[in-house]
Amino acid sequence: MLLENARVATLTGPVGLGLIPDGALVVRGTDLMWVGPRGALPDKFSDEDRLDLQGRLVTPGLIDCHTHLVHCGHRAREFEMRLEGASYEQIARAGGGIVSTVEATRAASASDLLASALPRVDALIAEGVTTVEIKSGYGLDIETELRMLRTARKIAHERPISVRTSFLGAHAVPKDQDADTYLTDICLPALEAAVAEGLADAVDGFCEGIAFSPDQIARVFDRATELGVPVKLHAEQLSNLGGARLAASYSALSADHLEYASDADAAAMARAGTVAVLLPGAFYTLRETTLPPIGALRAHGVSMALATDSNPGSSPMTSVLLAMNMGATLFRMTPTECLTGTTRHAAQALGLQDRGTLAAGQRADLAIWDVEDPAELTYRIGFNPLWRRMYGGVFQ
Ligand code: DI6
Ligand code: FE
Repeated sequence: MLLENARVATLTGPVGLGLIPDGALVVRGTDLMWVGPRGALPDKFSDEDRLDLQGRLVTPGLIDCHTHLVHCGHRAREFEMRLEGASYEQIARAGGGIVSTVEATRAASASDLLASALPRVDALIAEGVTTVEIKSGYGLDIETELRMLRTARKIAHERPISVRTSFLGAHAVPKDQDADTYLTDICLPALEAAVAEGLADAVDGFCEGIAFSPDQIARVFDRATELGVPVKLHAEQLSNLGGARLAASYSALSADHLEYASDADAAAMARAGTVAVLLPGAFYTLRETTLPPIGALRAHGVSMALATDSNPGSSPMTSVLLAMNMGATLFRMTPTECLTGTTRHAAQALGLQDRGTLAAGQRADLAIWDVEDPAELTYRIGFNPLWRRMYGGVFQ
């Protein structure tokens, strides 16, 4: 199939969106065969079935590279408590927070978990998302952690979307347990079981005062490294404990949140090729005021991705377009950085080389938009200009 008369944001250049004003794309099977200016289309493709896109904008399918969207229950009451003045940390220390979602998730069957997650997945798909990362971390026991990851895998069979899983056993310390004992008795055995069952594409952790110390995270990362699984980390969200530097020392795919990260952290991430995944939905929801060091990340050349962090506590958000808008308005990222952050750099944060840009040999995962200017994707609020989405060469 030949898609023509399109403006194509290829995301392939060293800077900018790599925009082709009058572009064409050739799709064969699940992949792109050719992408370029219409006038340069090789003759051998001139007999393809043609679709006139009437000047619409084509981007890579969007990638939400950080979500916790498999879980049960909600935390609307905590939202009200925060509005009345309680902090996220106070609620967590009082037995609310992550631990309350753990109770609801443990009580849920595999089919409850799937039924609860699918509407959130559908909201992402409706905005042109073709790849989503999903973490465990609301089980904190072996069976529930595995059930969450199996549910995440099942989503890719139920819907036209790629799922990448991250094992997040080191998300919170279960009630009345000691962190190190939890790691030894539950988290590390669960990690081994998840890897043995092919359920973990990456290993994540939460390095924070209310969660795990850098030394404790290092235990998890050492085991992940022995098992040959790449790591990523929730780091410097509420304080600076050295998580970003720890992640960089393991050549992590990404360090995520980073509100309290320093210039030296950014430098270490740049040297390691670790992507900064910025999560403005959590910053907004928790009404944080300390901004991630965007200037330092830029200056050191760290790739910046943007994601929803979709979770029931700190970011009950299922809109990548809104994450892009918040990236600009709250974090002062440019619209070009925001779109790069949900395509090319999001793919990099997941260790995926076959998507996130539009070029011959890449997957034919496309989002086609009714907009004139790519910056419109970032600037509008609560409006979805998606015209159609193609997943693996098939229009939805
Ligand atoms: N940081 C987050 O933003 C989420 N997890 C994490 O480690 C919050 C998860 C929750 O509050 O349920
Ligand atoms: Fe998160």
